[in-house]
Amino acid sequence: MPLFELIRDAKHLVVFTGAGVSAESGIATFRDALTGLWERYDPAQLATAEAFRRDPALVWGWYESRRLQVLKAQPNPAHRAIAALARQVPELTLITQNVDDLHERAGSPEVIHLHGSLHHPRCFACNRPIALEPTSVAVNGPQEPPRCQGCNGRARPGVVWFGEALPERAIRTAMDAAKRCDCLLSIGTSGVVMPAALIPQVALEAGANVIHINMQPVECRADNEHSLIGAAGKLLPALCQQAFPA
Ligand code: BV8
Ligand code: ZN
Repeated sequence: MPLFELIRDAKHLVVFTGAGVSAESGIATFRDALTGLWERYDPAQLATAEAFRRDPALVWGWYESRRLQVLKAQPNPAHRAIAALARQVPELTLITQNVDDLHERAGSPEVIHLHGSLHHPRCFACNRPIALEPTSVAVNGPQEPPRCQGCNGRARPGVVWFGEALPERAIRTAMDAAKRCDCLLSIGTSGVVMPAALIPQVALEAGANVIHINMQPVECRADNEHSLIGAAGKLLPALCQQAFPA
């Protein structure tokens, strides 16, 4: 059966995205996000609470440089095709590992952020949300994080660091949807980071069709698992056009 028919006939479609879906918007994928000052760091070392404790300005500066990159970026055709799908299939659950807001800005009504967001920092000491001053000044180096009005603690990025638990509701809703769906699109993820990377597996074992869209081939272990090789911004709109001709 042609893959676009799996999307066309899906009663409940799960779309699961990684950094590859934002690559064509110019957002570096996680492992490429370390450029300039940060290029000598391993992201998995920098994206941790102890790196922040050790050097808050270095870590806060890295996230601010990424946040400003996102502010300047636009959603790409992949984000827009996903937003359109929500209006064409009976039920769609969008789950992202990304910390940008490009799905929201493309018009996706509900986005499950498994790893938090760059746009919602909070106090490292008391967890209060901390509002960010609007700024367009590019950040290319360490920057002291703002202080919490309530306890004067430092602001930390609103993301899930390595070694931190994922938001309980987000992971539970995501796993539920993976168990219930009849088709799951896994777009632009290397499937390394746990427990997010289990989601396509859960769908596959529950009998759903899983379609991977990635620049690299993804190893398929079952006949209901498929790998499409190419850029999300090209492949996804084409698939959706075949499934739901305008
Ligand atoms: C937890 C937010 C427990 C931060 C992120 C062994 C040793 C040490 C740790 C572990 C271990 N095994 C498991 C762990 C735990 C660890 C983990 O999985 N480590 C990995 C490295 C093995 N996981 C955790 O720590 C998680 N928490 O387990 O907690 C716990 C439980 C209870 C109580 C306390 C603790 C938390 C993990 C969350 C980490 N935070 N992001 C930030 O952004 O800075 S993860 C981050 O990296 C991203 O969110 C994403 O999920 C992941 C991968 O990022 P990328 O590589 O950039 O993106 P992606 O993988 O999506 O790759 C890009 C893909 O796109 C590529 O395949 C490429 O081919 C493709 N592509 C590129 N361009 C395109 C494209 N495809 C299509 N079109 C294109 N144009
Ligand atoms: Zn505080």
